[in-house]
Amino acid sequence: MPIDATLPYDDSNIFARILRGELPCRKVFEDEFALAFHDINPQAPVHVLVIPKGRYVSWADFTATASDAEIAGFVRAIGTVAADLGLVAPGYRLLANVGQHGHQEVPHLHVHLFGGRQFGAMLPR
Ligand code: DGP
Repeated sequence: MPIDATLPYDDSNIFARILRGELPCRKVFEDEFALAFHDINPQAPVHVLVIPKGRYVSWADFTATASDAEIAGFVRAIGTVAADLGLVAPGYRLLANVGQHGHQEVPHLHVHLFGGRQFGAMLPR
């Protein structure tokens, strides 16, 4: 079920639990600002989730309240992970689902990084 991305941050969400080390993940990158790990239900040969370490539900929340360092750190992490996974030359796709229309299921801001195949046109019509 998609979530309401205007709700306050819920510390029991699955990514919060991964960040606290309460649940395992297949980590690909971590620094002060971000964590990246393989999606549990991959939809491409490479399907990695990149999340900021802070308590943010949506892009509106993140961009309104995160520090410049957090925003830079998160965006930089996405680029670093794509490069580390060898995806810059072949290309890749980034996707962020937000709220009901975006079909966001986990209420902690995240970006999907897909790679390893041709993704074709942007959205189904
Ligand atoms: P969405 O909120 O719709 O953008 O997608 C959430 C993604 O999170 C979905 O592709 C599956 C993934 N996911 C959900 N639970 C877990 C988990 O416990 N571990 C990992 N690695 N991924 C998860």
